[in-house]
Amino acid sequence: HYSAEDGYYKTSPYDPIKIQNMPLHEYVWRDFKKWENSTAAVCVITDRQYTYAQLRDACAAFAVRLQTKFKLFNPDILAICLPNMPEYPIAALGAIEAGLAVTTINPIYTPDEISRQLTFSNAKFLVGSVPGYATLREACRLAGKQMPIAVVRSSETELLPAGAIDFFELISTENVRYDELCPPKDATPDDMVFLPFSSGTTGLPKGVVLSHNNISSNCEQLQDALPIDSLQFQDTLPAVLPFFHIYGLTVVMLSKLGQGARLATLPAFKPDDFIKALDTYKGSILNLVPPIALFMINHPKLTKDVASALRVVMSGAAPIGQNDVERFLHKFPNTRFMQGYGMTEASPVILMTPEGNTRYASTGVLPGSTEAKIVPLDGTDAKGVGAGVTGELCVRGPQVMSGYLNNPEANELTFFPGKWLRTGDVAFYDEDGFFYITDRMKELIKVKGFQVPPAELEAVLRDHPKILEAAVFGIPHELNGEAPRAIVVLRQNETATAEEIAAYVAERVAHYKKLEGGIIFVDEVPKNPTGKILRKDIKQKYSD
Ligand code: AYL
Repeated sequence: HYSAEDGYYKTSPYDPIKIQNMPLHEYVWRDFKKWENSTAAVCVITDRQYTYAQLRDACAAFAVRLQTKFKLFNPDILAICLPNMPEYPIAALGAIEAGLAVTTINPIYTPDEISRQLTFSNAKFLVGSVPGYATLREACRLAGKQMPIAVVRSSETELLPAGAIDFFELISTENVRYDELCPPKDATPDDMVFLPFSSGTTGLPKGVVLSHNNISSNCEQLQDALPIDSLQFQDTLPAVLPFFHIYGLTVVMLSKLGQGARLATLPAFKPDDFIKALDTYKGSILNLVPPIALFMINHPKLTKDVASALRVVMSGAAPIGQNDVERFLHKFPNTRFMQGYGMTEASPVILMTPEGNTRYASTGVLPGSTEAKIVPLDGTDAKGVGAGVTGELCVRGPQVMSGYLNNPEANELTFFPGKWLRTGDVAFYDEDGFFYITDRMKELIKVKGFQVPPAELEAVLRDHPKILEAAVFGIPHELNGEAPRAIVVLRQNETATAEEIAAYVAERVAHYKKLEGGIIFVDEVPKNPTGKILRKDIKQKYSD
């Protein structure tokens, strides 16, 4: 396609999707009757589980109590800071049923990291775990906020910490008056339903406003693009990708609960538990990130027999080498391998490999109702170039966010006129409409598929009393994709060791953000005349 204002742009090979225009929980439960008595979610560690009927009733009970006991209503925000467990979808979909929006927090964050998200999102209620309770209390203290904290006990015998609210009491179906639930006033399906955080193309993490229609559109797009037999309602999905991240949230939890799958939840990636999910729980479809694919290829205990139920595998969130896909299929010949590409700002799916794909270097084609253009990297023109030419990938479609919360400057930078979202990724498409991601122009570092925003680590480093300035960038890492490395300028007359700086950072950030790529002491951080860090130059000069 070509238009005067957009230049060349690419449309989807699929039929347009239907915009659902309903609250997200209603969308997820749309076919609920078909599988109400089968298992919706089971914990691989404790085996505690919920059928679809139990899960849905628990959601409704939670929704009623959020309104009646805690006076929470649309547009209040509830924060979930939980590892993957069967109660995660209850907290999320229950809050949504009450008319609230949900911000999802990484459960391995430090109190500092959590407090920032609580402040930015202005959350009014927290759901956490028993082991995480002290961290949440500390985070609330740092944020100067008081709010109810409900904790999920992983068993009836796990004790409730003093001051915490028992999540099980809030989801109990005893003595619930379902007729007390008030439908949210003045709400529309274009209102915010989730507020995950992403740094986007530059700077610190920002709240990504995703609506009911954004998320349900992406679920529809995914469903249409999946091969017909790729999901049956008896299918079990080992849910190891964390639900706080948009990949786990939309692609694994919401989309698959809408299709009747059984989620076998894992609170963390541990080899033996992961193997148990495939073997004992007969995992048949699996969403993973490249390091997990590498683990499956290389781990001696993870044999073809262990994964005998596995039919469909989908990788995303970071690049995977064609070689690795071939090695994976060699070891697990009865599986199909698909790849997805996207970003938090797009709910997340932007590209998916189609049925029968063998172009393993490609991240696929555009899902229904999605358009893309490739614009020149020099920033001179936002008009799209044709097939085979490399540039910045820009997309638009019903899954794309309305913008970052309370951040007009970032929104200005992130969108081209005509609602085109700039991905900050470098790509081209071939004559058949297959896209290839070739590089990342934005400063974001990805470790195991997780975001590591350099600006966040630079702020931590700048707080160190001996450090004058610092810059952070990613270097290639064999297993994790990338590792963060810092160049550091010390204040005059100060001395420090790399170990001491690395330990300082490690104490303040989640472990995957650690400066695993090392620290280099330098005399100055290269900057342009306006004071902007010259990241490309730094990366070139200090990557070896
Ligand atoms: P965020 N290949 C290369 N880079 C990728 C890929 C991929 N397949 N997927 C994501 N990225 C990078 O917000 C890219 O730089 O979302 C992109 O801008 O944490 C950035 O990661 C976005 O990071 C799926 C499964 C999409 C997962 C996702 C990605 C969610 C990650 C579709 O089917």
